[in-house]
Amino acid sequence: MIDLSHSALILVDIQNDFLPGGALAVPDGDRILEAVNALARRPFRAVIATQDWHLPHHCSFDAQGGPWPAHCVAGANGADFPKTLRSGPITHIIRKGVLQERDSYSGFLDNDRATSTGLDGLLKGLGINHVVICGLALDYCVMATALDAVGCGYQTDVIPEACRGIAADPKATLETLEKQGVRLKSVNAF
Ligand code: VGL
Ligand code: ZN
Repeated sequence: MIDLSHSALILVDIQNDFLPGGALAVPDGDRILEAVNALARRPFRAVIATQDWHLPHHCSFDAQGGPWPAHCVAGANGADFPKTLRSGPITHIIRKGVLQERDSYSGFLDNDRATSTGLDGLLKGLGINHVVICGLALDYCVMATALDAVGCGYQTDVIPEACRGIAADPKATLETLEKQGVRLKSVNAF
């Protein structure tokens, strides 16, 4: 049995707006929930959920000249976790993209690479040296979070079966992750 006492599970942006029917739906995003819920029952030291959490006129929204339709507005149903997510094991929530003029794909740093969400400090404070990452969207926020986790010095695993991307084919993203030192693991590894 692998020791998870210095390991954190990071659930990236598993929110209603990224699921089928949501404002920025990731195709088949709901199909990850069984694998995610199985991971969440494992004895991780911490289970951290990130939430994309934007002001109503956030710079990333198309009405403001950004690339995305309005999504994950702070406090709205679209920003909530789905009822199908096992939320009991979540020990910490990190909200990102909270500043009007900055977007944040990564759970660690805003896209300007200067503004921290506090996640690295939280993990270091908990004595975490290994992170296991899953969620939505594989090719945006999961990838950015995993690359920053490597950059912050964590042994970093991504669980492809517990991720879905906006692009239909995950191959290019998974290759990039592996090249940067991320290990691809199955749920059964835990
Ligand atoms: C995301 C686009 C905009 C994500 C968040 O969670 O992957 N993508 N905001
Ligand atoms: Zn967003």
